[in-house]
Amino acid sequence: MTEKFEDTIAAISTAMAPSGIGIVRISGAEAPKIADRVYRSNKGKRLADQKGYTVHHGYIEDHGERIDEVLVMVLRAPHSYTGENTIEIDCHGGVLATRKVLEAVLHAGARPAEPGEFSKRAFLNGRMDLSQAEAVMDIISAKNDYALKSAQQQLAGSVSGEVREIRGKLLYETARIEAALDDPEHMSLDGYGEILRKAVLQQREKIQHLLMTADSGRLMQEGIKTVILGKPNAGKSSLLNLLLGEDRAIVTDIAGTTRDVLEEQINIRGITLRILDTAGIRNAEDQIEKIGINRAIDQAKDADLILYVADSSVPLDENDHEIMTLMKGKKAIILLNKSDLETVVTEDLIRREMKNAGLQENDETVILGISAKNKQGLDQLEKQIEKMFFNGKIVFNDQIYITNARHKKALEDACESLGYVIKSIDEQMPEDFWSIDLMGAIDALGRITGETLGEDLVNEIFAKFCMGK
Ligand SMILES: Nc1nc2c(ncn2[C@@H]2O[C@H](COP(=O)(O)OP(=O)(O)O)[C@@H](O)[C@H]2O)c(=O)[nH]1
Ligand SMILES: [Mg+2]
Repeated sequence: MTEKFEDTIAAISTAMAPSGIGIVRISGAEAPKIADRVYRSNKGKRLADQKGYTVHHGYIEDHGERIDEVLVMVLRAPHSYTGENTIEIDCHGGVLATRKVLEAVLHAGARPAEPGEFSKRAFLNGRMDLSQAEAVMDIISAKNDYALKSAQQQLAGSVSGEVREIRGKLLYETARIEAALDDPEHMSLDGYGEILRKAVLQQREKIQHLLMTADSGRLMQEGIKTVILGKPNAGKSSLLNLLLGEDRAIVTDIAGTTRDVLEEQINIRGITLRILDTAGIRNAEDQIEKIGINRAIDQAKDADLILYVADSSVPLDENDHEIMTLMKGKKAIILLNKSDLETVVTEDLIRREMKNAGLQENDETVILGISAKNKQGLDQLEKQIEKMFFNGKIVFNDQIYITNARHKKALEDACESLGYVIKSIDEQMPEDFWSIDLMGAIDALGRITGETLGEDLVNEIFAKFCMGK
């Protein structure tokens, strides 16, 4: 295979923390040759002479000084992640040992890799398309089983496969129009508008179907942004601690204890929640407390879920009213906390107050009684969250989830362009209008797999990858 890149790159591919082993990866035509400048085996082996998929024991030296005892894996182009000759050095996972091995390799002529550069080479060498390369990063950053599974499917080509199929059908129709326009004597487009209309509608429906999974996909990938709201002393921090199973937030009976927003991540029933504990909402005098309250309100605005903790042992007041207005149009669960005490707030009272605050019956709101102190009601709450977000379960069989915001945007653009095609047909516009918008859709879909993406944008995407991948 002809190498597209002249230089050979190297980086540490494992985390920089004390660990069993650390891996230095070298990729490029010269990788074996460069590695041979620092590698010594007892038998005087040369890595450049070794076959692919073999492992060799030896030592790494830098300027004649022995640095570490290692195992070296040899991979030959094109049978490697990048598609290039690749050497992976397994050294001891001490931060210093790994770094020294990398330095030796750099002294021997490799260039430090940029973040994501191995994956970028894999993409440019045709080892995988862009959505697959992005899936690699998604696997690395997966927060839960669903996100992992979805990323694995994407890596296996599920998203690209579907997108390519739709794109292929649109390309076929475009070619037909272009051919007819080029050679009107032999090819007629009479009656073709109706055929095209049907084909476009069919493909647009497939795209819309993919788009419908994007909300779930995002929540799967990023986690559900869950903001705990309530008056001071309602038990918000107690609830956070209960959900986390540890004493993370300070809990006291002094109102106004939590002043800043505190974010934690938990997994319940396979779903990830990004939980934010906030300052209690009230008409505060204290400057710092006021800032905290404004932050709570800001966070609530783009929450996926609001957990409103109400102290059921004290009467509702105007602060509860204000909190309820923050729940408008949002998924929310109202938790009547302190159910272990004598309660004065009932579900009826809450419902009445909700109406006063302008919440509609169809706003997704559920009311549950809990006792954060006695750890009661947690199970119900978890069940409810699962039900609210993934209808109780995420079905994976053949379902593809769109988890990437970039893919979502491209699909939306494609949908829009196809809308214009249909409009042009319906308004009996000239045929070249049809193909212009068809090309728009084809171009948008190609951005997902990377076929129609400019170099700058490709670079931008890979720059967000992590070092050594
Ligand atoms: N009896 C009772 N007390 C609770 C319960 N949950 C929280 N508390 C108490 O209420 C006070 C305020 O709790 P905290 O979590 O700091 O409330 P926050 O201000 O909303 O964060 C503390 O003294 C907690 O021990 C509960 O379910 N029952
Ligand atoms: Mg608190």
